Amino acid sequence: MAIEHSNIDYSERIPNNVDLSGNRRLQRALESWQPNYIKWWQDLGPDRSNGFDVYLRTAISVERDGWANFGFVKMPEYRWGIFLAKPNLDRKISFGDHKGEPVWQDVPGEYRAPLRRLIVTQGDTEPASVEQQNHLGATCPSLYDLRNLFQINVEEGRHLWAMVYLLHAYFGRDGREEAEMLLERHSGDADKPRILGAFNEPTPDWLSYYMFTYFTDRDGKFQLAALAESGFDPLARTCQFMLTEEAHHMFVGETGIMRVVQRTCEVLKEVQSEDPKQVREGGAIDLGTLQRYINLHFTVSVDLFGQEISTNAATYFNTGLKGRYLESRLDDDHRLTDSSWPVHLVHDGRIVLEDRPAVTAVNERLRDDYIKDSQRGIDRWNAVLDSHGVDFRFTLPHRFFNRHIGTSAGINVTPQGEVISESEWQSREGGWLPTDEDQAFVGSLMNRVTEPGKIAAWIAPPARGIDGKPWDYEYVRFN
Ligand code: BYC
Repeated sequence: MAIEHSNIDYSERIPNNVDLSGNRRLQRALESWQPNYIKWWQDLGPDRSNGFDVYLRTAISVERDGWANFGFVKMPEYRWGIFLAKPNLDRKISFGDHKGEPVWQDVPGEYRAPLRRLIVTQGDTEPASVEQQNHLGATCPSLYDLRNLFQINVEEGRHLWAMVYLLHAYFGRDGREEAEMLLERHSGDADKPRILGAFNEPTPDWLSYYMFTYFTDRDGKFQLAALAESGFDPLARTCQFMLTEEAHHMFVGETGIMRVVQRTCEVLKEVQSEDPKQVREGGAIDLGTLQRYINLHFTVSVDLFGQEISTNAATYFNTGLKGRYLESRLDDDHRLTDSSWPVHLVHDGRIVLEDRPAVTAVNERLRDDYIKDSQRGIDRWNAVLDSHGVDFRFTLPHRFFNRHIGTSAGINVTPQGEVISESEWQSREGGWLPTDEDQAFVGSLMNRVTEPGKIAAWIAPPARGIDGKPWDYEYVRFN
């Protein structure tokens, strides 16, 4: 297999640090996938962005600072390529039945199918998110936000490239077929939907977009971190590098919502009322609507962790394909032979917390890590409310609220974790999840603002700009 270097060769048609030119067959296969990718980007990537000059960061090496190289890039001439973190030749598998053995540089034959499935599932989410967001440029609240949208889109495109590289390089013909299908399934498509639920939901407005990048990209953080522990070293190294980019995506979500909350607080003061009607008339998004959006996006993302008790997940763990969050830092046997983990389950219509064999509960454990991490943003948004003397507080709903995957999928649970009847759910749902009216209102605020230094009325400007530039810098030039 190819030898990896840390520097990226940009003289190649496909920039890479995997010595692609040393493997002509692979290079040709990827070069024949490339035009299909570009066609997909033209058809389903950011609408009408062709020819824009966008101030983007492009990775030039996988060294510490090499990925944060900024400059204007004409869309869609971003150089998508293949970058893996540097190999650690002594790395050993850190968990499961193969713990202590050297990591695999090739796919072990017996694990081919589950490994391919994990890579395909991961890969499928990346173009899905670009499709979900492709219309948002038409209603950007500022040039700064438009630039961030494009930055995230090109990086999700690169993450697709990362998974396609693995499929082409290590899975032969099946891998090439899977790579084609990654461009054929589409978000929300009735016949060929994306694999996971959240990636078929629409992202109709910028509030949904910030929620998505806060909550759903955070699933990406935890899933990628679990895959970065993989015994299949090329997957681990690909995911390590992807994680460096994921941080910015979550930053866009967290600060985006913070700026919305900031603006709402200012309007609360202006209108001297917390009455949603008056806040809306003042041009801001009322706090109840924000909470309902939090509820929706959190629950859709919590579903992405799969079943509470999962034999798939146990197999991934035992076989060394997918570890736990920060596996090597955990203080246990890393085999989970005798340990248990407390799991929320539904028994006879009641929610219970029961100890279960830890190896079957690794999905749930990752979800626990995710929920803890999600709380941090809630605390920061609440700090904004606090600093304005507003009493309202945002909360994360109960993990079983509005779930469609897992043991609570068939029951109705309030945000506080109380099991209720279907009829009660029907009558109270509108207080917990965005209503048509909420969405119509948020939609009505979405207007395109592209003058440097100007910003939509429903959101505050960011505290700082990108790469040391002021926030009102001309991040996108339309030409
Ligand atoms: N929707 O045993 P279980 C990101 C299926 S986000 C639909 O729990 P497993 C990003 C499941 O497939 C990170 N179906 O399954 C973010 C299984 O089907 P079968 C994406 C679902 O495999 C923003 C059955 O239910 N990466 O990167 O342990 C922008 C039994 O479930 C769902 C990954 O997800 C669902 N939500 O767990 C851009 C990592 N959940 O076998 C990018 C790779 C479960 O009955 N994926 N099912 O046919 C995995 O690790 C696992 O596939 C999952 C599911 C954790 C997703």
